[in-house]
Amino acid sequence: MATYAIGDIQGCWQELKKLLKKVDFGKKDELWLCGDLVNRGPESLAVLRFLRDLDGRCKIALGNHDLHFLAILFGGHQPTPKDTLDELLAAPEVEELGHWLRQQRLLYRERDHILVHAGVPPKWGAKQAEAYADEVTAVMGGKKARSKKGALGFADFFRDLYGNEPPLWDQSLTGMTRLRTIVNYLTRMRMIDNRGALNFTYKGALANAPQNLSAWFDNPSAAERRHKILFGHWASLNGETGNGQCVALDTGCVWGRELTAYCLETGERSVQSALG
Ligand SMILES: [Mn+2]
Repeated sequence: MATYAIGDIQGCWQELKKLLKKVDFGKKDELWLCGDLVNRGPESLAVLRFLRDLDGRCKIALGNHDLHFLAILFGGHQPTPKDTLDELLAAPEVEELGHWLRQQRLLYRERDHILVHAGVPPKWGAKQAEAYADEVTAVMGGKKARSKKGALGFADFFRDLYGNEPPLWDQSLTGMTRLRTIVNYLTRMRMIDNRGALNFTYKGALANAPQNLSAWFDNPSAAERRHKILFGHWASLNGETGNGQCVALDTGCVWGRELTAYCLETGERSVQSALG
């Protein structure tokens, strides 16, 4: 049995198929996906259908683009001009796929690894990060669409998901503000300032980053002492963090570069070049 962690697929179904063939992905093997399964690329619907049918053999930590699709489907938001979600949104089973997707998680902590889309904030321990992620999952994946007696439903969550405020985590946050801040750290984080506040603007290579900011993985972190952190989201890193405990898997397939699979058992990387 082998376990392959795969970076941001973003609708690149043809490349995913080729990559799985290349690693000889078999019936006993498992996939770990660090999110952004859909959007920007051409075949989001085919990617979701395939992953849903893999059933118990795939773990998904949702990314910001996955949440964006769900916010359009359940939260009343509109697609932006850059989105490529039309085929998925028009599919006969879009609701069913959406309910399946919203029940996936933001973070997995298993076998000395953490699977997450953007990363784990330096100040959060591994168990703490998992507990915060679970607070979101309880609402996002819950049964109720609308709030009852002050509790949030999943449609309320997706309606109120967007926003950059507050950029700094505080344990005393409550309600939707708290959930939004957890989501922003786990699915949108790249650079942080010296207090640990999120910077939402810089997306480029580390070498050119502003001096007052640092990458989340360049700060000694409680979570990475015992865990390898597998993450995506930051294509301009090109798979390099300079930190052996933090494994960057978004290698920009949707931007014409590569899709990467990382084998947990061997530490080996396999890549498939973009076909487009
Ligand atoms: Mn992302």
